[in-house]
Amino acid sequence: ATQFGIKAALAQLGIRELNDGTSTGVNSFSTGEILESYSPVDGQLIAKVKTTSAADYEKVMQAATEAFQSFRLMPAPQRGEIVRQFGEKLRQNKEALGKLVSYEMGKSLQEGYGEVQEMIDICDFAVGLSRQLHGLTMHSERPNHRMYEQYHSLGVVGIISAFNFPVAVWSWNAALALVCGDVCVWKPSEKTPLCGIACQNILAQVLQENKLPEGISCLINGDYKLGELLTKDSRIPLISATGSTRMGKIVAQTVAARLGKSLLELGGNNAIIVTPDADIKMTIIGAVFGAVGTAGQRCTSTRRLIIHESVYDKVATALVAAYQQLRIGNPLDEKNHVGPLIDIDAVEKYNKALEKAVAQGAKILVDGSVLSGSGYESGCYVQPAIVAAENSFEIVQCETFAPILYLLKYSGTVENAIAIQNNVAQGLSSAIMTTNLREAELFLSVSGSDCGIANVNIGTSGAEIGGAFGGEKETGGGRESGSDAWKVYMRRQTNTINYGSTLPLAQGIKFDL
Ligand code: UN1
Repeated sequence: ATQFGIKAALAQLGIRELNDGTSTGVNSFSTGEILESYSPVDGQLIAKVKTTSAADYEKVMQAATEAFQSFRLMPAPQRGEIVRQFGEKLRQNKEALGKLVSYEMGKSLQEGYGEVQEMIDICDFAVGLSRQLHGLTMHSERPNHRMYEQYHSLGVVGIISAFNFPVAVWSWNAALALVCGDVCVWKPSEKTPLCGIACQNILAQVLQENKLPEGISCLINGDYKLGELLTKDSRIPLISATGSTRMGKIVAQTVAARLGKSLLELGGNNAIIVTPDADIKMTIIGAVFGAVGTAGQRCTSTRRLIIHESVYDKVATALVAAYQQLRIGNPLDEKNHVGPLIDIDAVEKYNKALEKAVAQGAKILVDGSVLSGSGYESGCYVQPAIVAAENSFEIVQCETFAPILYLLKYSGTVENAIAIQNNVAQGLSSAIMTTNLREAELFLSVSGSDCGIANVNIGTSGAEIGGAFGGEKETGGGRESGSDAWKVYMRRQTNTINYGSTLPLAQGIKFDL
């Protein structure tokens, strides 16, 4: 780690050996149990973090609710200025934060930087948005009446994020929430607590420089029990949660029980359809990056390739050849393509999935294995696998957060491929590789992909922040990031004003006194 400048990065980001939360104020001390963060890169202990106890949580919530009272009064473009400064600080810290993401989470350094770039991008987006939080005006059916809608700040937003995008997904939520005048309480994954502390330190600095209460952005560290405090807390009108479908179902029910709002971004089972008219070279690049990028641990990772029988052998052969070129190893070393899985648990799930696939009748094209020896001491490095399977196999229906790519064959028309693509419980991302206009448009039509994201001649992963991000069915239905995703962070109010001197009722109702 030293050779890749991790020590310097940690120092720059204010990560100490024993972290008691963050550098300043209410978030500065947590009194709960110690959480140790180990790197999947080399198995080393990076730092220890004190978790947030129930009593600490109460203090955080008090600070947050108090901060909201004043923050919501700040004009939105001024809140945008705070987010602009945050984006500037992220630019200054891009290298250090990207390295920490790579070291604590295990994704390649390029992807670590890419994740920080997503943060910078969403800040830029939110700054512009801070002058565009507008509703519509409508024509009233009554004379001398005006009708319009406006968006007001919502309150405390609870953010639960996953290990695989330990910084970007929080920032999608936080940047929008802040320009909307909300305050945030963030529980990062207990697998990547240091990324949380680093981000909190950066944002807390901006708040301090602007003499704003630090309760505007709060960090809490701990496991699912802490998450439960958030989801049950009726002081929190919106919970935004990213993670497994299993987790999302629990969050959704808990939040719904108190009629709160939830924004869910859960599992995917993303497929690329490869038609006879596909550009094979582009297909291979898109599929390989989609399947092995982030070691298959993106929500948008490509899990299934649905290939027409006429090009199946050609695609399979090219994929197997491409997989032979993959360099697996320390993600901080820029010559490597694939880093480790997040932990030993994930390695076990990967092994089990491959076993199940074989037991269910799949044929291995590129065998998976756990790598050992020099450089692989953490035990988290695995060989990305390619498996010929059927869509109906139970294991193909599940999202395994690992680099396992299932090849599925279809015959006949593209409708058959679309049916296979849609025949899973999840609905996040999807793609078609084709140069045929009819196939492409059908795929994007109402009878096409049922996913929240549908791409043509692009893989399933690597969405830009400008679009709304999220999916249907068991993916949870939430939309984050671009487009009008900001609306969920605000409360809408419809206003009707009568500037006349009589009081006509709507729908022509007569009520004479
Ligand atoms: C996630 O995996 O939770 O589209 C987010 C992508 C990234 C975001 C993924 N921009 O792959």
